[in-house]
Amino acid sequence: MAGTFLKKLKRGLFMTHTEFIEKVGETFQRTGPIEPQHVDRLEEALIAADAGVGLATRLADDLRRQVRSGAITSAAELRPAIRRTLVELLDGADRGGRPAGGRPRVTLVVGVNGTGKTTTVAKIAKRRKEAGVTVILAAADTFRAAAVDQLMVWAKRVDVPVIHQREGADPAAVVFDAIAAARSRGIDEVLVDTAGRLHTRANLMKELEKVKGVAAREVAGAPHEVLLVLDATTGSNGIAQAQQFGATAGVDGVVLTKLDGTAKGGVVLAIAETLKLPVRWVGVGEGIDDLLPFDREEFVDSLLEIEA
Ligand SMILES: Nc1nc2c(ncn2[C@@H]2O[C@H](COP(=O)(O)OP(=O)(O)O)[C@@H](O)[C@H]2O)c(=O)[nH]1
Ligand SMILES: [Mg+2]
Repeated sequence: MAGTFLKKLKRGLFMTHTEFIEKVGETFQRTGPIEPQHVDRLEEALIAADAGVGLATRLADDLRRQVRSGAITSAAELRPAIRRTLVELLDGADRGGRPAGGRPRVTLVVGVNGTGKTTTVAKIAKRRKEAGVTVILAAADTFRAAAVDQLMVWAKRVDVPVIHQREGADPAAVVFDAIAAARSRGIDEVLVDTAGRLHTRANLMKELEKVKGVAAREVAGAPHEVLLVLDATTGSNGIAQAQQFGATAGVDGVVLTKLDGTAKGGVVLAIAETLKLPVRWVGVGEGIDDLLPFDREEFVDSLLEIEA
């Protein structure tokens, strides 16, 4: 099982890894001494992977200092130093989960249109089901009828129930119904698919607040988790988008989708650095099984590892 995860993660990170190693492979495999200018390559590679200029510069400055002082003298010492710094950065963005709270557990999935919210809800539902957790989906993107239909198609495929109302219905009412249904059927968790677009951004934020309010009123500690979905192919623009989306305040973690279609996987690092949020899941394809729980060390290793 762990082998499959790693294979999928590597496939998802293929473009990022390839571009990255193209730039730093030579440095990593150097047999001679490491000079400060060898770190420049790493800095460029991080920027190219959309890890963010600030982070790349900070990390490179620190490494150059260590090279100059003689703390790092060879490639064999350079790679573990980078690895440690990146893992530490990712660890630092994780404040851990919230306290358990009442039942059913309510998970809210938010984000800009087209980032992959609906697909992610379906993928998480499948994961939960496999783990023996019962779920119900709430079709709270009532802005377009097609959005509800899309969720229903996925729900049927995963074989989980979905609560929906007519197009234009109040999303908070859908969530209220879903919580009531979960309660009466003894279901563990409500997964809420939300809209990414409304007539105005202010309307969208107001709607999300109302959904949160209803959840909080109905279940202690709800929503237990708010996941912000970001599209990796948009790279650092996705970070700006997340800030603009304005939802980062109440967000607990990020789902980074479409890692399979981009060399911008370094955005995982920018998310930790800029948004100070942990990545919880990564999407590595359009299929129902193409969602992986994010493992910081595996990610860093997949990025830095040189194939023998
Ligand atoms: N390649 C790839 N495509 C994805 C991934 N996640 C979602 N998508 C695709 O992105 C598109 C938008 O997804 P959707 O769930 O409808 O986004 P929403 O508007 O946020 O609900 C769909 O074509 C999905 O198949 C992923 O991890 N990898
Ligand atoms: Mg959707």
